[in-house]
Formats: sequence, structure tokens, C-alpha cells
Amino acid sequence: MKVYLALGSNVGDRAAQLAFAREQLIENGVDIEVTSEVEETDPVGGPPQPKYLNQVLQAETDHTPRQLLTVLKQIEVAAGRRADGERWGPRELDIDILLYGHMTISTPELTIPHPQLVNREFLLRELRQVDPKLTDKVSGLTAEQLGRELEESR
Ligand code: PH2
Ligand code: MG
Ligand code: MG
Repeated sequence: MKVYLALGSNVGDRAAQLAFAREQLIENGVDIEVTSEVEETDPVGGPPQPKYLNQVLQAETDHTPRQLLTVLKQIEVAAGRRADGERWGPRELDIDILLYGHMTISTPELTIPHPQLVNREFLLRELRQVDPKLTDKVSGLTAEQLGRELEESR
């Protein structure tokens, strides 16, 4: 299955933690195919906190969404993230599933597509770097068009 993941870090050696995430993903059955640039972004939501480094990846995996989520959580913990951290608070490493094929999932643990995807300019900008033609089923717009609309609405 083709998946799109978002990496984020705003505590410690941010670039090293993103590199650790990419390395661990590959070791755990998530084959990274395309990477966006690593971008420094202002924090969105949560308490006052340092700037993030963010990056979007396109990957291929045989894991189910739930298995993939378990793998991502293990990598976050291995990078030093505390499980009891504040919602939207600072973190060593965050790995989110933006898209899992064309699947939509809505459970307490997992919402796919990622609910913040269309609200965060940097996610759309990075997503369109890895796949500009990717299309949103609801609006019929490509990542490129959605990103431009969001930028123009500011
Ligand atoms: N993640 C959050 C909260 N706020 N802001 C930026 N810029 N980047 C993030 O990855 C981010 C955030 C919680 O997941
Ligand atoms: Mg997140
Ligand atoms: Mg997360």
C-alpha cells in the first residue's frame, strides 16, 4: 500500500531525529520512495513551543494501518518521546499517517486522512513536493491546488 507520512520534531537534535525516523522506518518494513525537503516551521496550536522541522515521505508498506501505527509509536518512543506528553505540545519525534492508500479510517486511535492535513500549509506544501498530482477525493483538487488555495486564503 502507498502511504504518506509526516515527520516532525521540535526538541533536541531535530535533524538527527528525522534521520533516525527515516532509518527506522526502512528497517521496519516501510520503504521510503520519495522525500520532501526538511522545512523549519512555526508551531501550530498547543502551548508556546520551539519551531519544528517537518518533512513528508511517500512510502510503500505491507503493514495494515494499525500495524503501521504501532511501528510509528515504537519509533517515536525509541527517539525519546514520552508517551504522556501534552496534546500538540513539544516532542522529540512525531510520525503521523497522512494518507493510507485511498482508505478513510475514523477510530479513537486513528483518523485517516490526517485531520490537520488540509489546515496546515506546510503539510500540503511538502505533500505536493512528493506527489503534486495526488487528488483529494472530497474536493477533487490536487495537493498542488489545495496548497495554493490555503496560501491564498491567508
Ligand atoms: N505538530 C503538532 C502541533 N504543532 N506545528 C508544526 N509547525 N509542526 C508540527 O509537526 C506540529 C505543530 C502536533 O502534532
Ligand atoms: Mg502530529
Ligand atoms: Mg502524532
